[in-house]
Amino acid sequence: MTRTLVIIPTYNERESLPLQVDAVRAACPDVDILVADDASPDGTGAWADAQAAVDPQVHVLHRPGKHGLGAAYRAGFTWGLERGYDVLVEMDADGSHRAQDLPRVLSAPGEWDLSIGSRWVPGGAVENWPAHRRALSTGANTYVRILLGIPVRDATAGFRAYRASALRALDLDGVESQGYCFQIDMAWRVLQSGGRVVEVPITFVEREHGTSKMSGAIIREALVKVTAWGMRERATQVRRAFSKTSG
Ligand SMILES: Nc1nc2c(ncn2[C@@H]2O[C@H](COP(=O)(O)OP(=O)(O)OP(=O)(O)O)[C@@H](O)[C@H]2O)c(=O)[nH]1
Ligand SMILES: [Mg+2]
Repeated sequence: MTRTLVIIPTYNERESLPLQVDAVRAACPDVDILVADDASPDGTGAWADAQAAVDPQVHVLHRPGKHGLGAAYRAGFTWGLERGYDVLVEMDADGSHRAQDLPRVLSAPGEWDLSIGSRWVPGGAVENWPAHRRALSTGANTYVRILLGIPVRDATAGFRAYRASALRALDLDGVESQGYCFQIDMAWRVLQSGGRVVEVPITFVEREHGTSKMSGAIIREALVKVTAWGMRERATQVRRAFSKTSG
């Protein structure tokens, strides 16, 4: 049987997390959950501990302070790989990633190393997003697709499943990116290591409780890094073309 671990990173999600944990347990009773909490001052970690005490399929990874989404996921992946899980899932606590879509992400057709729950493929949708959030997401994804030359429609999506083998093939400690950039970075690394990426449509719902951790710094990080990676990629292509013509 495939052992699946859903990793939920949390920072001040006391209201949302219980709903998300219940929803995941109901939609996919066989999967285990790891809450990766960065010492949330609002008691999210304490709630997760209490839940883990009554549900053996819920686990908690306490981290000493807020160090970003990327760091929390890297620690969660390491925790899951050490314990022999076959598939590791990324899911937000805030209800944006619907548990009812999880079975579809996990049973994506064909052979895959990374299955992305995508807002921007036919059948995908976003609920309750103002026009500027839509524009930011579609604009960022178009930029990524063109600059990095990858066929992914929703590279910033944070609802996704990795095969353990694909994560083992990457240098996880070398991934320094944090917010959205972490998602782009990981998708690109999987593709560059020869992994197969598929996208399945999901409906993304804007959070109802708590506050967003998105910031200008997170957007800038993605813009600066994607631009640098894209330039480097182009330079490599040009060098290859020259060495072919001269050699
Ligand atoms: N452990 C940990 N979790 C984080 C950190 N930053 C964000 N998260 C969690 O990552 C998930 C996504 O963060 P959100 O604040 O919802 O970011 P977003 O989805 O881009 O923004 P919204 O659409 O406005 O909700 C949530 O479960 C957060 O609690 C962090 O520094 N550490
Ligand atoms: Mg969110």
